[in-house]
Amino acid sequence: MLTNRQPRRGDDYLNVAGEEPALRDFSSDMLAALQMRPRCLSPKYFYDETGSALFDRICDLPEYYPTRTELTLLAAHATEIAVRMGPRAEIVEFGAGSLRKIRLLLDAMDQPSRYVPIDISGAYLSANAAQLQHDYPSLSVLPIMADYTGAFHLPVKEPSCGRRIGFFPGSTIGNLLPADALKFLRQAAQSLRGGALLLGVDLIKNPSVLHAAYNDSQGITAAFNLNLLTRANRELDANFDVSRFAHSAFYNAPMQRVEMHLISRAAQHVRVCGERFDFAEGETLHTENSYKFTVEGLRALASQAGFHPGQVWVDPQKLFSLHWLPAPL
Ligand code: AVJ
Repeated sequence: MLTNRQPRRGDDYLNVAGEEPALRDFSSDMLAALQMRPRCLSPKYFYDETGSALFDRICDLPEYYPTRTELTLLAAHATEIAVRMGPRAEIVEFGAGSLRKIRLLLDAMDQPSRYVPIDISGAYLSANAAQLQHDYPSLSVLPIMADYTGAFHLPVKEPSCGRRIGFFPGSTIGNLLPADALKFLRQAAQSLRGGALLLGVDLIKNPSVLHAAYNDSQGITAAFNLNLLTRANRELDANFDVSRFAHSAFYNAPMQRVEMHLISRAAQHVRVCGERFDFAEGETLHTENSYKFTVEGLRALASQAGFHPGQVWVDPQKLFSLHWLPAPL
């Protein structure tokens, strides 16, 4: 839960929970995941330092089209987007990651006033935010370490700022179950009243293209998925034998989502936080959903959440979409 406490300048980041929220919840969520059937864990735990670095490598893979396509869309339409934002706009980015995409917008904007990146990976966030502050000295950069999928309140708006614009790129919204995506959008429509959300959304397409994007030939996505177990070994005093689990990713067409799982290659047991858990051969831990959308489906969801859907930008191959979603006052 974010508060309205303002950090002092020079603070690394606004640490609301007092410790990494991912760390505080990882043990209880992992234990709960191992007890449920089928076993299922939130994908937010992928993003420790190694996971965030692996994700950056995924973004550069030839098979992983979303990042490249979204960057092309942002570059091609930055001027139109900046006009819609208006002067002195403030940007709040959800799940900010490497902060590569925001630079394209900042460079096109008319005197951007403040940039508030929110990310669960605190160390990664503060390093990237410091670099951005250095490159944009007149911009006020206010990084917040938090899990924005929970309830959130944004920092108090500065009177000198223009519109407040949310930026949620990368189709990260696809990680949420439909009910949670609606909840997130409802909350965003409230906190961005009078402004807008710029939302990047991956589109339903040929399943072989989707399959390749999550089964890259260099095995980076597999390493990203399996890193969850390495992280658990380090942080939760677990003893997963990573070589006895296999990466699995496939498009579940009726559910309109790519699913990632870790499949137990053999019957085995593991110890996590002092408790023992059995895996049958072929049993899986479901680690991620990545929902895909149609343009119309996304607009309907946004309307239901209280936005007034505006312009949509799609690349010629119809791989990815960028949505301008004004939030009425
Ligand atoms: C960051 C959630 C958009 O679902 O495509 C990439 C994460 N997982 N490869 C996605 C991811 C496997 C990515 N998102």
